[in-house]
Amino acid sequence: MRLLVTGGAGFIGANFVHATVRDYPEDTVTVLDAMTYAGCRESLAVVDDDIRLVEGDVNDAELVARLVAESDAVVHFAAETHVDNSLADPQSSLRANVLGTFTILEAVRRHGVRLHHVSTDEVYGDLELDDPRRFTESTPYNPSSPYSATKAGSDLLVRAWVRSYGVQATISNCSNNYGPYQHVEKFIPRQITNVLTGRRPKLYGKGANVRDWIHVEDHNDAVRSILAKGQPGRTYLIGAEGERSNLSVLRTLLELMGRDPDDFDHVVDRAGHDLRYAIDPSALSAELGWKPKHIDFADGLRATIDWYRDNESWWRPLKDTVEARYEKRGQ
Ligand code: NAD
Ligand code: TDX
Repeated sequence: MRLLVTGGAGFIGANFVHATVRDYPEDTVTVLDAMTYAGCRESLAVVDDDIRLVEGDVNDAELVARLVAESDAVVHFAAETHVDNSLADPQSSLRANVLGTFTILEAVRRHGVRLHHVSTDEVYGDLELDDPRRFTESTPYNPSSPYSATKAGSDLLVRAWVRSYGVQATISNCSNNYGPYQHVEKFIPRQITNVLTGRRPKLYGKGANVRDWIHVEDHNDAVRSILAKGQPGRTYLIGAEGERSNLSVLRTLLELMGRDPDDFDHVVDRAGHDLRYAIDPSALSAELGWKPKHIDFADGLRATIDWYRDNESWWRPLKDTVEARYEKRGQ
């Protein structure tokens, strides 16, 4: 397959490109990435000779049309992805996530190219801690933040383009990813690199909020299964039964790093902070036979900590700027 991977210089996209080069050497990969603050050429250094990297915006309709016309399938990761940034600057999320997806949809419509749209469980809003239900394909959308509202908007555009124009597209909504190459603004890498730079980890509010963690390789395996075997028009939920409170993740991380598990600061909570996300992944397993491989969270976290320890040159240049921004917000 000739794959066009948007946002391939970001966290999940770069891991997807690594796995494609390793496991599907017959594929060709073109990455289209605007190289925002979240995009990083270094994340693709190990596959530099195996792929084509085009620096450009998914809103550049002419460029997108040209690249789509040369492809068999588009895997659309590109987005503004940080909830805290979307609260401070919602317009950037709207532009990248809604208008960017519109531009991709128009190009795949014109050229009859298969699309997989990568989305998030945050479109479903949040659950109470004791709610026995989890998110499924039929849970109504109820996004809380500018980020999740713009991702929800992008999903609805994809559904409309499938129905109205017969675009061959699938959607996946995945839970919180962790693993190598994640930006240090996000929860797990932020706390690991706080410890590694002699800062105290920062927990929003009481830390009772629950996220459903999945290793990035498992997410990308699922995306690959959907690309190969998914039914156009369908939405698939991806999760690995990994619900944990932020407090428990932080305490585990501190223990794995040889620190006192209470050695962190409680900081100002996020506005509108979603309480709990939980994915029911049974439809994906039953229909496509996908199963996560990284089922021991402590093992995955240990390997992630090791990766950040061994790759300081990748994250060190970003760290002070990110922490200065958080400090201004009291976080
Ligand atoms: P990321 O922020 O690490 O990477 C996003 C990438 O998109 C960056 O390389 C950035 O430069 C690029 N980009 C942003 N705007 C662009 C534009 N206008 N044109 C071209 N490129 C642009 O994000 P991530 O965590 O890798 O997330 C990738 C996708 O997965 C997103 O669509 C996100 O909503 C979704 N997702 C993420 C998670 C998670 O836990 N990180 C979970 C579920 C779904
Ligand atoms: O320093 C922190 N302290 C803290 O307690 C940070 C950065 C976060 N948190 C909390 C907020 C959340 O409850 O940790 C949790 C995880 O925070 P983020 O890493 O910002 O992730 P989240 O808001 O859950 O969204 C992530 O998962 C779904 C991704 O950023 C999204 O792109 C994805 O769609």
